[in-house]
Amino acid sequence: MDKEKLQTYLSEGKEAVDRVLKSYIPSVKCEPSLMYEAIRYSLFAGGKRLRPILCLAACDAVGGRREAALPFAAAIEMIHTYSLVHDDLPSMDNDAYRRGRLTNHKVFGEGIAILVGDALLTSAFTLIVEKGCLGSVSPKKVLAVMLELGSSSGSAGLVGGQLADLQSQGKKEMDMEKLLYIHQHKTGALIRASVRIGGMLGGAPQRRLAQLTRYGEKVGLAFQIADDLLDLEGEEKEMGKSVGQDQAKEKWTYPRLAGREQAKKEARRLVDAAVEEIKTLGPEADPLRQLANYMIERRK
Ligand code: GRG
Repeated sequence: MDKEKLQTYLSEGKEAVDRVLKSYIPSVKCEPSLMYEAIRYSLFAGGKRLRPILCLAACDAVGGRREAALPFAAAIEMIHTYSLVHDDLPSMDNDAYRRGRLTNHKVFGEGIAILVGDALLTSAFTLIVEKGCLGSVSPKKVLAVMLELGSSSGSAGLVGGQLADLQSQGKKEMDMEKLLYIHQHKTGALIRASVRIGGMLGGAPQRRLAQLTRYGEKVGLAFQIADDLLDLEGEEKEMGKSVGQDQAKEKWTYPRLAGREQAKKEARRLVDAAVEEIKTLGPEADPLRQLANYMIERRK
């Protein structure tokens, strides 16, 4: 798969996920209208949809039916968007720009932004219950996926990582073990879960799922290191958010702890190791291989 084909794969995946999201989130003509306006503002603001695309690619890689995985992929994106809306709040990261526009609380106010996050998180699970069983997915598998998604998003995953990140702010010291804990939970957990969920829905046997899990862990970490590097070297216009924020807020990042060059080397090493984990999969796993590279080569 060359770069052009990957771009097509990414845009087709994004379109498919957006179709599900657009049909599931009520229009602004429905009540409470302000709620749907605020949800749609952040959900359809131009996110890359990397997590749902990873989910679909993992399903493709093990020969599953991507149609069946689509509602789950969309649910993952809803959880990701909720986490961004909450992360931008003044009590968290206090950011003014996200996805190329003002953050949710800047437009709608803090209270509504909190509710947008709450609604996206809860609706992710109602979407799975309402749409997940429509295809060939058994109720037992739907429950297993809900457990995976809930545990990776909660205090043992995303939320726990965010807590550790909040606690680390302003601290004079940091070690690699603590930093990796933050990255593996705040960013890595949902990425790992996205890949695993795609594999589970695609019917991957345990051995395959273990390979996909290790792929997801490595790619998740590489993604975060690349994100830290983009904050140092990226273009504000392309990224749709303010850059240089980590330094301004004295955040602990991989490049700050290990140096920029070492961070680049580590991101590359992780991507190569992730691809190695899935080497026994056939050409159906090519998008997954290309996506691993895209994680660190992207410019936004
Ligand atoms: C508030 C519970 C809670 C968690 C927040 C997601 C998160 C945890 C923090 C976001 C801070 C941040 C910039 C983390 C780096 C990794 C990351 C999640 C980047 C944004 O993801 P992309 O690049 O964004 O996939 P798009 O907009 O393309 O979806």
